[in-house]
Formats: sequence, structure tokens, C-alpha cells
Amino acid sequence: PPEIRRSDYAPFPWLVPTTRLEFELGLERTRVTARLDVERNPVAAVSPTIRLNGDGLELASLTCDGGEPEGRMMDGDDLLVTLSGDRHVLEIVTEIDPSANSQLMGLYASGGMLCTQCEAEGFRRITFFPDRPDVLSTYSVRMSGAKAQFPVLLCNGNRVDSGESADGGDHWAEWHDPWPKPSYLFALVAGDLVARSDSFTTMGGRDVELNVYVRDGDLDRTEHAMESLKRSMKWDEEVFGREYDLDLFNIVAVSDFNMGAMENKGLNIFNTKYVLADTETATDGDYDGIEGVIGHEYFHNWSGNRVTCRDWFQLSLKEGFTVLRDQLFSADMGSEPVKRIEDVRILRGVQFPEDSGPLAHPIRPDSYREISNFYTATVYNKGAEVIRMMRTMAGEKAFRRGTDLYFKRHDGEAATCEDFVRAMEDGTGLDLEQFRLWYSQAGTPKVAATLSHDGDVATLKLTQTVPPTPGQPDKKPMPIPFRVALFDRKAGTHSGEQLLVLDRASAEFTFEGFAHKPVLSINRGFSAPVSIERDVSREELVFLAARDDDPFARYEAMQELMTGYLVGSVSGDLDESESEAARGDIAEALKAVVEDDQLDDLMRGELLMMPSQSYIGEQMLVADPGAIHVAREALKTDLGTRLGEALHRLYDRAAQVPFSLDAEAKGARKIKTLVLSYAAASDPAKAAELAASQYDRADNMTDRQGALMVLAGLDSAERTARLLDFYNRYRGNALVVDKWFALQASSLHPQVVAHVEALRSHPDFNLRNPNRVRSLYMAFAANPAGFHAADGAGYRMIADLVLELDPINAQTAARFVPSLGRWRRIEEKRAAMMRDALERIARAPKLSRDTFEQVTRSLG
Ligand code: B3K
Ligand code: ZN
Repeated sequence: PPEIRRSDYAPFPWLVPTTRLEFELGLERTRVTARLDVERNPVAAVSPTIRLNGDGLELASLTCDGGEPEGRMMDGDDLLVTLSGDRHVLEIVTEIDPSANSQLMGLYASGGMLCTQCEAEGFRRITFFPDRPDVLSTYSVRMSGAKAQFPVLLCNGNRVDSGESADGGDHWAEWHDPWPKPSYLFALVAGDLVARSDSFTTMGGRDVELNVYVRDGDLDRTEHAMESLKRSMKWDEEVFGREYDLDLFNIVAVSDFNMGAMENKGLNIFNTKYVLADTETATDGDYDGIEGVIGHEYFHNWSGNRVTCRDWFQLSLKEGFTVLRDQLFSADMGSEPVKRIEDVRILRGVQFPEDSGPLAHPIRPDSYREISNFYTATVYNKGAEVIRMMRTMAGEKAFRRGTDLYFKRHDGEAATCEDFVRAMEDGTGLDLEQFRLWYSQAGTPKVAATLSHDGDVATLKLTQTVPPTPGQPDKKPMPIPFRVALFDRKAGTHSGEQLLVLDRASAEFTFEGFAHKPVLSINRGFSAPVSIERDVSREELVFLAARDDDPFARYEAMQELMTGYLVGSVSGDLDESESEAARGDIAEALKAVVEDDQLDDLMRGELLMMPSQSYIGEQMLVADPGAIHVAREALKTDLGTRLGEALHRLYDRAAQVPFSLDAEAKGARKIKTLVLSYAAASDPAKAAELAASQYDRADNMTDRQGALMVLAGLDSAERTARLLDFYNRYRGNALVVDKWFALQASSLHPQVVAHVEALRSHPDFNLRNPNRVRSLYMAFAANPAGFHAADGAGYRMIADLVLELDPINAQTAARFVPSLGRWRRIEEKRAAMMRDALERIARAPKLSRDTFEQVTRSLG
């Protein structure tokens, strides 16, 4: 497959002002008639042909201006038509079989209904079309089909007409979307659905009808989604001044979906996982996830749809910005510090490893073979961090001037990241010349920070290095904004936070008026997505963990205390007395957190959480997953033992809090399961008993799943009985059965590999349903104890899965490759087996473009 380059961009020679589509719907046979008005694009090079992209399509008929076109030919899957005039009407008929579409791109069948997924390049699986985001067109759609099978017919925009056939067997609907859009935002749904309906009045007084469509029987699990939608609409008006622009907003939940959801204009299509919730079946995390994704897709109406992307290299223009918008929304709806910590955990747990591995790429990539492979944590989450840094440097007010200008300037256009940065410069007054490096350079900057003290002057020396990444051996220094405070260690306070921007390889900053050496609090709020090596004593970390008034910095001090110890202990750098002293300090710091009555439980839970195995591995050049696992579990055992009583008191207190969805009750639930997991390491028998009782008494899914998660890792009688009970209780509810698979695949149980192998043959396992595949295998690939099993069985299992899944669903298959691609950072025995697994995939005779690209880059 060819490599597509950002530098090769050229405007499309043709405009398509209007598109009329007619769908004669059937699960096994759908006939699509497309009528395109095309005219020459005055700002593009003149071309004698028009390229209409296709992907596996059969052309049934083609006319140009009602007759035979002057010329036509196939170029691979694309159709080239000769056009000699300035304006033409093309009519294209294709026939497709949605039931055979297991890739879930284009028009496909899911549980008896029809739906679409067109981003990034799915529309070309429906009809021949210039399937690129810079071709904007106004769509009118007529859809018809059997009334009994497809009682509900939905499309983008507004429904303008409908009716039925003389015998009443078929019916039809006509839809018109007044907003010009690229083909990737097209959507259609036909099926037997019911809706929760509501309305929202916008700030300009427009009454918008809102519907959340689900399968019959799921209606009473849609309240939270609807409430989240209304909150999103209100928030975007208040915080970004963005108003909704149609009279109708529909959300449809489908159970077969490649990712979370899709922002199609006026017709968002969602994975059921991000719509359905009630307290019996959804955890607190599920509730938060729904609110965040509903917000994200809604916010795309402006950042994505009204202003879209010129080409797919600009993906972060809409995704990075929209992730930032959904993060700010969720922070406003709940606990801001806890949301920030969660977002940083995702960034460091997923994006940092990506940025330091073979798949590293800038947030605005320079080339790709398959664009689906670039819907990454780098484009999304690092992209959000980059925009967040501009907001930090500009301040909230000026940032809003920048976003207002961006929307005003580019409304109705297909824009670039450069357009965004320029609007930010013009709106805020910032000079972002050097800052643009954040768009072009990959790799996580490392910053060394040392604080010295002389007389009454403290000097902070900062030195940055941006590591080499594939294709980018040499890097330039980037501007890195640090929120910093210097604490007086006696008073325990500081005299104000400052923003320092490190924009050279190395710089010194001085601070006067310190009789004693202060304690440095740096990268407060995680103001820059970098990793910091600071010269800090354990005593200072204990101080910050207890006293820092920035919640993130406090969390960070706690993490650093534990990470420092674990890295030292795995590398054999600590002797017994140093180890003992470190563990003692960690335990004291945790105890202070347990007993600090100023803390709410949601935040307390963050401070008590151990760093993840992958985060610890990331701190080492070459990691031994087995050794890290052992060290981490040993620390958990030690802490659980030392803090036993304090933790159990905390548990008993939390257990008194009755169920509700408010922050206090959510915090109590978080604490309970956290205490159980420490107990599982220090006193497994007691933990099993406590977890079993939490499970049995649970009146909500958070408590039940938390208890079962702990039990799943223990070899006890309680385990088997509760796992069986859970399955029997919820069989038939796909989203909960997904949890049942995931709990077992992510467990600490020594037999986890065998468990996953057995679950593969379970009658409820289904390779065609991405949620089910992810629930078993993504959970497993993220479970270091299983995936990194010393004999390589975990690697072989993932390679087998990729090979089997690739012909069925390439996008989902390719998402499993990066876990094996980490081999260079893993000790040599395992690394060799990981490479073997990758090579075995690479040797397969017919790989998808998706998997081929990921495997080649991972081996390269
Ligand atoms: N824009 C879609 C992602 C589409 C992924 C296609 N492989 C969802 C989102 O980010 O909101
Ligand atoms: Zn998005």
C-alpha cells in the first residue's frame, strides 16, 4: 500500500455543491442511487477527469448528464470519469450487501438494523464519491424500505417528507441537511427502535427536539445520556459561546461499533456502551464515560462539523480540540482535580509509551498508509494537551477570544492546524512561532530540574531534551510552560504560583527572598505533557504529598515516592536499610492521606492509588515486566500490612455511606474497592471474605464489580461462586457480560492465560462484536501478569487473535499490534518472543492495510 504524504496535498479539481442519495434498503441488498452536481473548482488545477473513490464497490450503472460519459476507467477501487465541461450531473448506482459487512465501515447490519460509519473513509464503501474531508456538499436523502423491518428511518439534518407505499408494506422518508458537510459526516439508520425524547431551547431561542434511540427494552437506561446531552448543550453555550444549529438532534445506540461514538451531523451514532446506564448495570466510571463521550460528540458539532479538516493529517485539529473541550466539560460537571489526574493517567499510561515506541508520530502526522491507524492517543490526548498549553499561556479569557476568532474565521471551511494556531495568535496576542514545534515534533520531552540555594536566592535550572523518534533523529527545543511554586518548608506555604516558559535547551530562573532552601513544586496541574526528572529528596516528596495546595502536584509527589522506590528496588539500587526506610516513608505518607479529613474521598482515592505497572516500566530503559510485577505486588502487601487498621477503619466509614450518584457516595465506593485491593495483597483470606460480602450486599454495579474484580484475582472458593452468580444474574445483558469477560482477563490470578483461552470458547464469545473482542483481549493485553507471561503464551495468543480477526475487522485487529510493538523496551527473552509474534503476523499471506502498516512499523 502506498504512503500518503501531508506535503502532497492539492485541492480537489471539482466541487460537489449538492448530493442527492436514494437508498432502497435491505439487510442483504441495498441499492444506492447517487446524483452529484459537480463543477470545476476555480482554485484548483484543471483536470480532465474526476476521481470518485470506491472500496470494494460494484458499479451497477453510471450516467453523465443523462447519457454515457465521455470516458471512464477503474484505477484500483476508484472510478475515474472523463468530464470536459465546467458543470455536469453524474448519476451512479451501486448495490451493496450490508449483512456481509463485518468491517463495520460504510453501511452495515447490526442486530437486524442498518446503520453507517463513514469516518474516515467508509463512505466509499456505499457509493463512488470524492471521499475526502475538503469536499463539502449539501445532502438530500430519500430512504425507503419494509415498514415492519425498519419502522424508524433516520438521516442527517431535518426530515422533510415521508409516506408509504399503496399496500402499506414499504415506507419512505426524505431528509435534508442544510449544512454542507464532507462525506465522512454522512449517516443513516433504519431499524426497529424506540426513543426517549426531550427538548432544549438554545440561547438564541431555537427549540431543538432531542431523541435517544435504542432497542425496545433499553429505554429506561437512557436517562443519563439525555441529561448529559442537555448539560453539554448548555455548557457549550456558556463556556465557548457555541449554539446548536438544527431543529433536531438524534443519538442512536448500536451494539456493533468499532469505537466509542461518531459525530455525524444531527445524527450521532453511539456504541451502546456510551449510552445505556442504570445503577444496577453501570459503574460510576461508566456514568462518567457516557457524560464525557456524549459531550465530546456534541462538541464536535462546532469543532469538527461547522469547521472541519482539510485533510486527515489535520485530524488533531478537531480531535485534540474536542478532547480538551470534553475534559473541561467533565471537570466542570464533577471534580476538577480528579478529572485532571484521570486525564494525565491516560496520557502517561497510553500516549507516553506510544511516543517512546516505534509508532511514535507528531500530533499532526506527516504520512500514513491507513488513516484508521492514526486515531491515536497522540492525536487525541497529546493533541488536547498542546491546546491546553496555549490556554495556560494565554489565560482563559484570551483563549476564548482565540477560539471565537477561529470559529468565526473558518465557519463552513475545511481548515488546518496552522489555521487554528494563527487564530490563537491573533486572538490572544501570543507569539506561537516556536510553539508550532509541538505540531511537528514527536516524542515526549524530558526535563531535568534542579534547585540550588545561595544566600537568599534560589535558582531553578531546567534542561530539556526531546528524544529521537522514527524519522526524526534531531529535535529542536520546544517552549514548555511550567506552573511552579516554591514552598517555605517551615511555614508549609508559598507566596504565589508563577508561570515559567522554558524555551531553550537549558535556562536558569532565580527567586529572591528565601532564607532557607525552598521545596520545589513544578508542573503543577500537569501544565506541560513532559516527563520531569527532578533532584528531590524523599523527605521533600513526603512534604509535598502532605502539603502541596495543587492537587495534581500532591498526587504527583505521592506517585513519585512509590515509583522511585519501585524503580530502585527492581534495578537493585537499594540496600535493605534504604528499602526499609523508603517503604516506611511511603506508608507514613499514605497514612497521612487516609487520616486527612480535609480531603474528599474521590481525591483520597487518587492519592492512595499505586502507579501502574506500565508507568513504572516506562521509567526504565528496558523493563522486566515479571520483576516489576513482583516488586509492585510486594509493596502493596507491605503497605496493606502496615496500614491494615487505618484502611479497615476507612472501609467501615465508607461502607456507611448510602448509595447515591453524588460525589460523596462515589468517593466512598472508590475507597472501598481500593482498600479491598490492598487487603487482597496483605491478607487474602480476609479480603476474600470482605469482597464476597460487598458483592452479596451490593445495591449497585460499582460495588459489585469492584468486589468481583478483587475476587477474580484470588484463588478462593468465593471467586468461583461469585463469578458464576454474576454471569447468571446478567446473562443477556451484553454490556454486563462484557464486564464479566474483562474482569477475568484483567485479573491477577496466576492462571489468567488459561482462563482467557477457555473464555475464547465460551458460547457468548463473538469475534464479530468489537465490544466482546475488546472485553476479553484488550483487557488481557493490558494485564501485565497475563500478557507478559514468562513463557510467551500471552504474546502468541494476541498474535493468533490478530491473524484471525484481521480478515473480519481490520481496524479492530490492528489495534492489538502496538502492545507487541513495545518489544524494544522489554528484557531480551520476552523481547525475542514478542518479535517472533510480530514476524508471524507479518508473514501472513493477505494482511489488511491496517495491520500491515502497524506490524511493519513495529518491526522496523
Ligand atoms: N470522530 C470519531 C472517530 C472515528 C474513528 C474512525 N476510525 C469519533 C470521535 O472522535 O468523536
Ligand atoms: Zn472526536
